[in-house]
Parts: sequence; structure tokens; C-alpha cells
Amino acid sequence: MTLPLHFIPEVRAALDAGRPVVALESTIITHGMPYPTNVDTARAVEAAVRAGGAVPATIAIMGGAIRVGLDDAALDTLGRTPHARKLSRADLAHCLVTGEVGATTVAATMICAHLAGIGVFATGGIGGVHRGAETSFDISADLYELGATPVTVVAAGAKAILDLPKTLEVLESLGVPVIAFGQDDFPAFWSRSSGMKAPMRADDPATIAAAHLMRGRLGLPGGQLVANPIPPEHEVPLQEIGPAIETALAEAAAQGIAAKAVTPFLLDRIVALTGGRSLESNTALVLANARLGAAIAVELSRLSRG
Ligand code: PSU
Ligand code: MN
Repeated sequence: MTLPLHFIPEVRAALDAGRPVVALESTIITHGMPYPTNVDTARAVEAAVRAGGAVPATIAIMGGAIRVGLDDAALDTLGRTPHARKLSRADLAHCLVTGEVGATTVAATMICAHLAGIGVFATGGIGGVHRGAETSFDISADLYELGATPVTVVAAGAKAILDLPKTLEVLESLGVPVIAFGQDDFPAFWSRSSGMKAPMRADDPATIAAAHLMRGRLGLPGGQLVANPIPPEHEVPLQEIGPAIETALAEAAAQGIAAKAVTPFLLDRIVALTGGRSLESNTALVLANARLGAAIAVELSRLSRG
């Protein structure tokens, strides 16, 4: 049986020629924003990858296939599907067999990108260790995927809906390099700094690409997490976002929200509670990550060609 991988021609051609490609996730489209803002944003993120000299490959599951790159019709269908499944490692095969429409999380996008031969993936924020994980055991499968699958993931750090110190501890245990871009501190999504130092720092995309290739040569299985601080003009002060996070967490607890519903519930409530302020910043940081992802993919392509 062959792999159910469907490439759009532009992505297939770029991969065959060794040109830079950046994978993009789709949970951000189906579980993050309303239609048609979600589709417009996805297109803007793809344009940012192109502007950086790489080909974007947005990944989703449709019609029993892993779609690597979405044309206008496929992206529109995905953006309109009201109850698209949210797919992590556990869900991927089942969704391919049932033929449902599924959006890929960071974990599932990493798996699909690696199968497709794509080494770099840009997104907004990763899942992590939730606050209260010592009783809920809620630790995102994204962290384990970073420990297992050799894809370099560019994100703006992690949201303060998570327990950031525990998230960094688990990443360290799993052997995942956490590399802050252009600064010493680990960024916290809407803030450039979490108040914690990142374990590593890189100031140029070439170093990140070279480290990605070196990990391959060493036979190390997992990926790298590149934490790119939000552009300063789009930072949201903690006094603005903090109360929204606390309210959203209290609502989730009161309503007994659990398992995969937790993260989409919190993200949705924070957008509503900040009157869209958080969404505007969210879009800006994803665009910045797409640009950095493209720069890393360009270097990876250059170094791989020798
Ligand atoms: N965190 C964000 N934005 C997101 C997500 C997380 O700041 O869009 C999405 C990503 O798709 C991520 C997923 O992979 O949520 C993690 O879900 P969970 O916590 O259920 O593993
Ligand atoms: Mn979870």
C-alpha cells in the first residue's frame, strides 16, 4: 500500500528540485478563527513564506489523503467545515481511514511534513504542559512529537495558558533543543519575554539550519523548537492578557473542559475576552514566524545542496 500523500504540483516540484519549502499547520485555521478570516489569514501566511523565498505547504487531511499544499478550493472547504476534526498523532490514521476532514496540530503536521520530506514548519504557538498538569496529566502530544520527529518548528514560544517552566522541563527531558531567536529569553507568545532564559540562542537562520542537519548526521530522532519573539509593536502587555487568561482558565475548570477541547476552548475565550486584541497580535506573530521559517528553509536548501 502506498502512502496516502497528495502534493499540489508547486510543492512537489520544489521538493524534487531541492528548493526551500515550509510546512504550515491547519488547526490554527479550523479551531482558531472564524470563516472567512481564517482562510484570509492562511493565505497571508502563505504569502509571507513566498516573500521569504520558500514555497508554502499547508497541511490538512481531506478525502482520505494527507494534503501537502492546499489549492483555493481545498483551503476554502477546510475553512468552512464547521466540525473539522482536530488531529494529533493519535488521530491521524483513523481520520485518513474514515475520510473525514481533519486539521493537523503541531504534532500531526510534524509527522506529515516529515513523511513529505519537509524539514521546516512554521506556526503560532505550540501545545505544552498545562497549568495543574500535576493533577490533570494534561501534557500536549506536541512535546513528545518534538522529541521524536526531525522537523524544525518555528513558534512564538508558548502561551501563558500553559505552565511555561514545566513545559521547558519536559522539552529538556525529551532532548528537544529550545532555541530563542535573536535574544536570550524564552518568549511567551504575546510577550517577547517569559522571564526565563531559553536553553539556547541563535542569531541567524543558517546556524539553525546547520544544527538541523547536524542532528540528522548524529542520528538524533527529534526536532528543534525555534522560539521567535513577537515583533515589539504587536506585543500585548501582561496586564491586558493576564486577566483574560485567568478568566478563561476558571471557565474551563467550571465547565469541566478536558482533553483536546481544552486548548481550543481557552484560545477562543481569550480572543472574546480581549475583544479581538489577542487575535490581531496572533496574526502578526504567525506572519513573523512564517518569514523566519522561510529564511531557515532557504539556508537548509543551500546547505543540503552542498
Ligand atoms: N497554542 C496556540 N495556538 C494554537 C494551538 C496551540 O497558541 O493554535 C493549537 C496548535 O495546533 C497545537 C494544538 O498543536 O493547539 C495543541 O493542542 P493540545 O494542547 O490539545 O495538544
Ligand atoms: Mn491536552
